[in-house]
Amino acid sequence: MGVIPSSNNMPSAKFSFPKNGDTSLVEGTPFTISMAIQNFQSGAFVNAQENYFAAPQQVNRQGNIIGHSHVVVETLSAIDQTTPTDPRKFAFFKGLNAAAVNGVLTADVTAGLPAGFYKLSSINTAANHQPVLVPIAQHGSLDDAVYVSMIFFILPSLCGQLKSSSSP
Ligand SMILES: [Cu+2]
Repeated sequence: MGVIPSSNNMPSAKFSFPKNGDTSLVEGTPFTISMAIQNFQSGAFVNAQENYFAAPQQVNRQGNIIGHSHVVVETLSAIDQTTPTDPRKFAFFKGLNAAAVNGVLTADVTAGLPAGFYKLSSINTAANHQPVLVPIAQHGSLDDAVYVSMIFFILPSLCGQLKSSSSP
Protein backbone atom coordinates (compact mmCIF):
# COMPACT_ATOMS: atom_id res chain seq x y z
CA MET A 1 0.00 0.00 0.00
CA GLY A 2 2.76 2.44 0.90
CA VAL A 3 2.71 5.37 3.30
CA ILE A 4 -0.75 6.33 4.54
CA PRO A 5 -1.43 9.99 5.52
CA SER A 6 -3.07 11.08 8.77
CA SER A 7 -6.81 11.71 8.77
CA ASN A 8 -6.01 15.45 8.83
CA ASN A 9 -4.19 15.03 5.50
CA MET A 10 -6.89 13.28 3.49
CA PRO A 11 -7.11 14.88 0.03
CA SER A 12 -10.35 16.23 -1.38
CA ALA A 13 -11.36 18.00 -4.56
CA LYS A 14 -14.15 20.04 -6.10
CA PHE A 15 -14.66 21.06 -9.69
CA SER A 16 -14.81 24.84 -10.07
CA PHE A 17 -15.55 24.66 -13.82
CA PRO A 18 -17.83 23.36 -15.05
CA LYS A 19 -19.96 23.40 -11.94
CA ASN A 20 -22.52 20.73 -11.23
CA GLY A 21 -25.61 21.31 -13.38
CA ASP A 22 -23.78 23.66 -15.74
CA THR A 23 -25.68 24.29 -18.99
CA SER A 24 -23.45 27.05 -20.39
CA LEU A 25 -21.20 24.77 -22.46
CA VAL A 26 -21.67 24.70 -26.23
CA GLU A 27 -20.88 21.69 -28.44
CA GLY A 28 -17.55 21.71 -30.25
CA THR A 29 -16.27 24.69 -28.28
CA PRO A 30 -12.96 24.39 -26.38
CA PHE A 31 -13.16 24.80 -22.62
CA THR A 32 -10.93 24.31 -19.61
CA ILE A 33 -11.91 22.07 -16.74
CA SER A 34 -10.68 23.39 -13.40
CA MET A 35 -10.65 21.59 -10.10
CA ALA A 36 -9.65 22.84 -6.67
CA ILE A 37 -7.74 20.29 -4.62
CA GLN A 38 -6.43 20.32 -1.06
CA ASN A 39 -4.14 18.22 1.15
CA PHE A 40 -2.41 16.86 -1.93
CA GLN A 41 0.98 17.37 -3.57
CA SER A 42 0.08 17.28 -7.26
CA GLY A 43 2.34 17.04 -10.28
CA ALA A 44 4.13 13.75 -9.47
CA PHE A 45 3.59 11.44 -12.40
CA VAL A 46 5.39 8.29 -13.60
CA ASN A 47 5.22 6.71 -17.05
CA ALA A 48 1.98 4.69 -16.95
CA GLN A 49 3.21 2.32 -19.69
CA GLU A 50 6.29 1.36 -17.69
CA ASN A 51 5.48 1.91 -14.01
CA TYR A 52 1.71 1.60 -13.54
CA PHE A 53 1.16 0.43 -9.92
CA ALA A 54 4.92 -0.31 -9.69
CA ALA A 55 5.64 1.62 -6.46
CA PRO A 56 3.70 2.27 -3.26
CA GLN A 57 2.03 5.54 -2.24
CA GLN A 58 4.33 8.18 -0.70
CA VAL A 59 3.64 11.28 1.39
CA ASN A 60 5.62 14.53 1.58
CA ARG A 61 7.07 16.27 4.66
CA GLN A 62 3.76 17.97 5.31
CA GLY A 63 2.11 14.55 5.35
CA ASN A 64 0.21 15.00 2.09
CA ILE A 65 0.03 12.28 -0.54
CA ILE A 66 2.39 12.85 -3.49
CA GLY A 67 0.66 12.16 -6.79
CA HIS A 68 -1.43 13.58 -9.55
CA SER A 69 -5.03 13.69 -10.69
CA HIS A 70 -6.96 12.81 -13.81
CA VAL A 71 -10.25 13.97 -15.19
CA VAL A 72 -12.55 11.70 -17.13
CA VAL A 73 -15.69 12.75 -18.97
CA GLU A 74 -18.30 10.10 -19.69
CA THR A 75 -21.28 10.41 -22.00
CA LEU A 76 -24.71 9.88 -20.43
CA SER A 77 -28.01 9.06 -22.16
CA ALA A 78 -29.73 11.66 -19.96
CA ILE A 79 -28.69 14.03 -17.18
CA ASP A 80 -30.55 11.78 -14.72
CA GLN A 81 -29.30 8.47 -16.11
CA THR A 82 -29.69 5.71 -13.52
CA THR A 83 -27.80 2.87 -15.22
CA PRO A 84 -24.07 2.37 -14.57
CA THR A 85 -21.62 3.75 -17.11
CA ASP A 86 -19.09 1.55 -18.95
CA PRO A 87 -15.58 2.42 -17.65
CA ARG A 88 -14.08 1.25 -20.95
CA LYS A 89 -15.75 4.14 -22.73
CA PHE A 90 -15.21 7.84 -22.19
CA ALA A 91 -15.52 11.04 -24.20
CA PHE A 92 -12.41 12.69 -22.74
CA PHE A 93 -9.58 11.64 -20.45
CA LYS A 94 -6.56 13.56 -19.23
CA GLY A 95 -3.83 12.84 -16.72
CA LEU A 96 -2.99 16.10 -14.95
CA ASN A 97 0.78 15.91 -14.71
CA ALA A 98 1.30 19.61 -13.94
CA ALA A 99 1.24 20.80 -10.33
CA ALA A 100 -1.76 22.76 -9.11
CA VAL A 101 -1.55 26.56 -9.43
CA ASN A 102 -3.00 28.26 -6.35
CA GLY A 103 -4.57 24.93 -5.44
CA VAL A 104 -6.29 24.51 -8.79
CA LEU A 105 -5.65 21.87 -11.47
CA THR A 106 -6.76 22.40 -15.07
CA ALA A 107 -7.37 20.34 -18.20
CA ASP A 108 -7.98 21.84 -21.64
CA VAL A 109 -10.69 20.12 -23.67
CA THR A 110 -9.25 21.55 -26.86
CA ALA A 111 -11.87 20.26 -29.31
CA GLY A 112 -14.84 20.59 -26.96
CA LEU A 113 -17.42 17.80 -26.91
CA PRO A 114 -20.55 16.92 -28.88
CA ALA A 115 -23.90 18.13 -27.57
CA GLY A 116 -25.27 15.85 -24.87
CA PHE A 117 -25.10 14.96 -21.21
CA TYR A 118 -21.91 14.22 -19.34
CA LYS A 119 -20.47 13.08 -16.04
CA LEU A 120 -17.11 14.65 -15.15
CA SER A 121 -15.12 12.82 -12.52
CA SER A 122 -11.74 13.22 -10.91
CA ILE A 123 -9.38 10.31 -10.29
CA ASN A 124 -6.95 11.40 -7.59
CA THR A 125 -3.98 9.05 -7.43
CA ALA A 126 -0.51 8.50 -6.02
CA ALA A 127 2.41 8.98 -8.44
CA ASN A 128 2.10 5.45 -9.84
CA HIS A 129 -1.55 6.03 -10.76
CA GLN A 130 -3.09 3.98 -7.91
CA PRO A 131 -6.10 5.60 -6.23
CA VAL A 132 -5.19 7.60 -3.11
CA LEU A 133 -5.32 5.63 0.16
CA VAL A 134 -6.34 7.14 3.50
CA PRO A 135 -6.17 5.85 7.09
CA ILE A 136 -9.85 5.44 7.97
CA ALA A 137 -12.61 3.53 6.24
CA GLN A 138 -15.32 6.08 6.97
CA HIS A 139 -14.37 9.28 5.21
CA GLY A 140 -15.81 11.80 2.81
CA SER A 141 -15.23 11.40 -0.90
CA LEU A 142 -11.63 11.90 -2.02
CA ASP A 143 -12.81 12.73 -5.54
CA ASP A 144 -15.47 14.88 -7.18
CA ALA A 145 -18.07 14.31 -9.88
CA VAL A 146 -20.34 16.82 -11.60
CA TYR A 147 -23.07 16.42 -14.19
CA VAL A 148 -23.35 18.87 -17.06
CA SER A 149 -25.20 19.44 -20.33
CA MET A 150 -23.47 20.42 -23.56
CA ILE A 151 -25.91 22.43 -25.66
CA PHE A 152 -26.24 22.54 -29.44
CA PHE A 153 -24.52 25.37 -31.24
CA ILE A 154 -27.12 27.69 -32.78
CA LEU A 155 -25.97 29.67 -35.81
CA PRO A 156 -26.36 33.43 -35.29
CA SER A 157 -28.20 33.59 -38.64
CA LEU A 158 -30.67 30.96 -37.44
CA CYS A 159 -31.10 32.96 -34.23
CA GLY A 160 -32.15 35.94 -36.35
CA GLN A 161 -34.60 33.77 -38.30
CA LEU A 162 -36.14 32.42 -35.11
CA LYS A 163 -36.41 35.93 -33.73
CA SER A 164 -38.01 37.38 -36.86
CA SER A 165 -40.39 34.45 -37.28
CA SER A 166 -41.52 34.63 -33.66
CA SER A 167 -42.23 38.37 -33.75
CA PRO A 168 -45.28 39.19 -35.90
CU1 LIG B 1 -2.17 8.69 -13.66
